[in-house]
Amino acid sequence: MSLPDAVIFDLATRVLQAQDQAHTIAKLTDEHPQMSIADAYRVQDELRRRWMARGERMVGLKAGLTSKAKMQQMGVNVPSFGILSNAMARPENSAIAIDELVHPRVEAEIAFVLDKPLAGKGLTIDQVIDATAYVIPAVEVIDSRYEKFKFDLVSVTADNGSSSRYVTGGRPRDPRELDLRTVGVVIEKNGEIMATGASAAVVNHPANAILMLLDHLADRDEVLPAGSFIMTGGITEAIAVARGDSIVARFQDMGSVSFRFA
Ligand code: OOG
Ligand code: MG
Repeated sequence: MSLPDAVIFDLATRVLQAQDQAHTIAKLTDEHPQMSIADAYRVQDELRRRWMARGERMVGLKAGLTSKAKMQQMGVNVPSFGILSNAMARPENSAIAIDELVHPRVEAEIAFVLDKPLAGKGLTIDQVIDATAYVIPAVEVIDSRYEKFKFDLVSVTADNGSSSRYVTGGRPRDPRELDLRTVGVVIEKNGEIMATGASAAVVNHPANAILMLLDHLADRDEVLPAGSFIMTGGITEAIAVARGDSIVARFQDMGSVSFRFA
């Protein structure tokens, strides 16, 4: 049984307020243990409607919990997808206001920008590459609205996969010129190396995260239009940050992404 529309609406209000005002809320499943993954995506749909109603533009989608490091860190073993709005984007080398966030963490991810639409199930990595204009280094700032950053798959999905900010940078690359399984990544905080990884950590190839996203979208009769920006998920575990921290994520052959928290 899915939750009534009025409950979904109320949960979206609760999540949106927590996101906008940077405060925590109890896991939604504490109050609604019967809530399903489909209900959680209905909350996301309602968030999207409200973002668009206040003038935000949807720029793309993200896949999260796509690497073992992330799954182990969060105790969830199924990917969660989320929506990216232009209001979450921050420029490279900027200062991200930490007062607008609860307990942020950073993740290094490979992002894809499509120049052809993608839709349907059973596509291949080559078809994803063929539809890709370029790949670009990205750092996602995730910020769960749940207490102690603890959640289950349903609750995190309703919180739009903990999305809060993202920064792209470095060098856009043609994916045909790289081996996207073996891109090495180093995350530094204040000059100290905090995590290292290789892009195959994301479901063997980051394009596989897009195939999983397409599967999910096909079930909802949705597609990835040309121009979509897609983040494929943290390659390593996420790193907690505080005011004053400087972040540099270095991507082999793709350049680096730098910013700080103020
Ligand atoms: C959920 C979001 C995970 C990723 O890249 O794995 C995510 C979370 O860990 O809070 O964005
Ligand atoms: Mg992420």
